[in-house]
Amino acid sequence: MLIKNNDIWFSEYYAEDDVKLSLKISEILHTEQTPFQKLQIFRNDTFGVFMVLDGYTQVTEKDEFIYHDMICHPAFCVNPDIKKVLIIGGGDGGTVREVSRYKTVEKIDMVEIDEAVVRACQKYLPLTSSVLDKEPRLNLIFDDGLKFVKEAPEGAYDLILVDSTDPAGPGEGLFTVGFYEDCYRVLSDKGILINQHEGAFYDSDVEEMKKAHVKIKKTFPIAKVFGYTLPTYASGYWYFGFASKSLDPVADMKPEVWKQFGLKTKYYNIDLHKGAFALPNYVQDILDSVSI
Ligand code: AG3
Repeated sequence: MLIKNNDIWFSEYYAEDDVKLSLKISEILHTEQTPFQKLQIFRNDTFGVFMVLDGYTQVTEKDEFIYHDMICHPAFCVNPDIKKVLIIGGGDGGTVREVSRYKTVEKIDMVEIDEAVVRACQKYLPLTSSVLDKEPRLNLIFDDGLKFVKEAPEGAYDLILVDSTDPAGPGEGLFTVGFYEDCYRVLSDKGILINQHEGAFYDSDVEEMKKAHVKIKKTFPIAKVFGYTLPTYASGYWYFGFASKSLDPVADMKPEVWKQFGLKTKYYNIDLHKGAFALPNYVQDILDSVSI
């Protein structure tokens, strides 16, 4: 439906619902209540096509490169030998797109709980999803990621990327100790877990960040957090967690090896990788405040 004359806006509410970010909708492309969540796809003239789940913006054509660069490339710079990758969630395909740029990766299993998200993105967001139809190393599974990891064999993956929604809704179980313990078990010795780690500015996001951090710290000897700017996420600054059994995300970087991949990235680079792990004091204080 093309919108003329009347202004229609999508707003994501923050804090006590007294702050919001609004994008003017130029076209409503898709709205659906799936068995798991409310799925909406709109167009905004500045941000392009964007997907919203349960009221929270997940991807926009304009800024998705930031998120997908940062969920993927730091891990490959720390362990360039990653061969087997598990992606949990990530229905828009952007994470698969970045992982599949590494020709050395042998297998990508992607476990998405909500097939409707994939199908809608295939129709309206080819920028992220077109890889899903053409990547021969991809095994696309529609299932509960929590259950999948529980049943996966020990040491089966070198990298797990948790490309999830926020902890309320279908993503909830992906923020539990049991899930992280299963991730630890299915990761190889040099295995890395990257997870969607929420924001640190608004109180409700801080609570979720703390809850995730304490559980990951309990499970992995190395548990760090790194930031990235994302204009359409609350406060514009958002985080991923980096957890591993043995590798430090900065001390164990292999920039010269990573450069050999010859990948052109729009956001990620080596200096930015180091800088992303340098956290503002208020964020470091939040992380330090959780005790295990
Ligand atoms: N998944 C991360 C969603 C976090 C958004 N949270 C929010 N806006 N409060 C994005 C999926 C990209 N592949």
